[in-house]
Amino acid sequence: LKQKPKLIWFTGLSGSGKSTLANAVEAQLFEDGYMTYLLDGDNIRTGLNKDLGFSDSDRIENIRRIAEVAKLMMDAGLLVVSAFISPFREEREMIANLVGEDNFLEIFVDCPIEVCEQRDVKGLYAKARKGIIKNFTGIDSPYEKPLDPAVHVHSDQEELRDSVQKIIKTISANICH
Ligand code: GGZ
Repeated sequence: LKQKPKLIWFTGLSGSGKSTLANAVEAQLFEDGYMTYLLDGDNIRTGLNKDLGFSDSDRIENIRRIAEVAKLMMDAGLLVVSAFISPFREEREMIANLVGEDNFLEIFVDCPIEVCEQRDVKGLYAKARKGIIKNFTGIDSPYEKPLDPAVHVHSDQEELRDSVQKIIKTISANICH
């Protein structure tokens, strides 16, 4: 196998563009011949973690299970790409420790909450403002920004393909034996 297992961990607010970017990065890596797997809300929160909500403790458990699953996939030799808000710094450090600091690439998808809220693709911010959804990240639940991410993307200022390029470049420098 020419690739080293890695965990490419996207973190950012709801609506910041994590999923879009993670999908594009995974597709590019796959096209480049790497064996990849994408973990996101669509395949985790509807299945393995469907018993979990959005309290602090449920988010922590969400991320813990995802990290363990990612570790198994890395044992199988995959490049794992994940897209979860993962709002707590301590949990993201836990993931790095679990899979090994050198195998963990943190990608911060930075976007001002005003922009996320304006996009409001799923109408969740509006519901959070009305109090229909409680514990919404950035409104009444915290988001702790990464202090030293491997890549810092400003999704409100950069073109998608430029951000993808930047991320792929950093990954490429890290994945081959
Ligand atoms: C944040 C919520 C909430 C609350 C539902 N807070 O934009 P989306 O819809 O598709 O992505 C969000 C997703 C966040 O799930 P994660 O597993 O990534 O979160 S965490 O890492 O914090 O466990 C959003 C939707 O779920 N969603 N309620 N209260 N996002």
